[in-house]
Amino acid sequence: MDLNNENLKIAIQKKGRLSQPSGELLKAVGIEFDSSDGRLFARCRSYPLDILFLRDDDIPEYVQDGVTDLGIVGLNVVEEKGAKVSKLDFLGYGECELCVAVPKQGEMHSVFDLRGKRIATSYPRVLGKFLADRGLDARIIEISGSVEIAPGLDVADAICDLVSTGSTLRIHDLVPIEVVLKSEAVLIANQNSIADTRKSELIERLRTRLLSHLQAKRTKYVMMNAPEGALATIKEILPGMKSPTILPLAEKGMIAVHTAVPEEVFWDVIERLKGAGATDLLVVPVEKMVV
Ligand code: PRT
Ligand code: ZN
Repeated sequence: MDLNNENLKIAIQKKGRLSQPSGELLKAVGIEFDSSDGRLFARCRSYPLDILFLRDDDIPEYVQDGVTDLGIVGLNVVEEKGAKVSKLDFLGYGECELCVAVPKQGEMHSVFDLRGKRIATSYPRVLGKFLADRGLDARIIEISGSVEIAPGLDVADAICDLVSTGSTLRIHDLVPIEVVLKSEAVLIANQNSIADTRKSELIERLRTRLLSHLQAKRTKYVMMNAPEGALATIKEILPGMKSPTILPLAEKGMIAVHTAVPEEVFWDVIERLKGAGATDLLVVPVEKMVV
């Protein structure tokens, strides 16, 4: 492996749920690299960046120890490893919840029923802290995979595992009773790297690109026509990004209003705009948003 000390280094998952979206995210912000199968390392052509492809479990420690300056990994892994790294940005994919789940037909219904029980998990550190914070005394059984089969085998009374769609729990007749940690992919950084002037400048440039892309994905650009008299109400409805662009229309007394609307309030805003008299609403995706 031919690492260049002048280049920034980032670790992403080699093979797994986060590898494709992490590679795609970097490519979407103009980072060009060869990601053919089986590679451990790639040098980027369009940014002073080297990419290391690793097992996700190793990423927090590699970043903590400065083997790489940056890493992209699930928050669940960062917290479980207890690595001393800076969590810079949540990246909006790989969402899941670390949940305590119990047999559907059992007598446990809340975390307080876990006292004295056995809980199987691959997250002993995060679960241990969760139980300690609530003064709950339970036995943690550490299992590295297929945690969901532990209650059926009478190895444990409950489990604590990652859930995304919930189908694994359902198949095993388990129900979630508590969320221990909400997780998604996070950009982490080595603490010395962000204190280093040259590296931090490269990190900040990369973050600006990533955040512009992520914000754009969460935003729609909305154009509408409306009677001039409705403008005050329309302005009140629009979530305050910046003031909207107002253009006069050929038809007297009518205006066009253009604005960006965040995805999470999109439908609510559209319905209220229609109610306020807006017509001919046109919605287009936003490619990048540099603020
Ligand atoms: O080989 P390597 O160690 O790199 O990969 P890995 O096998 O440890 O991790 P991988 O690729 O499975 O997951 C990488 C990251 O994706 C995790 O650390 C999480 O941050 C995130 N993620 C998001 C998930 C899930 N969703 C998820 N559902 N990781 C695992 N699961 C598993 C869960 O453990 C359970 O077995 O999927 C099952 C439940 O899924 P549902 O959809 O049935 O609820
Ligand atoms: Zn792993």
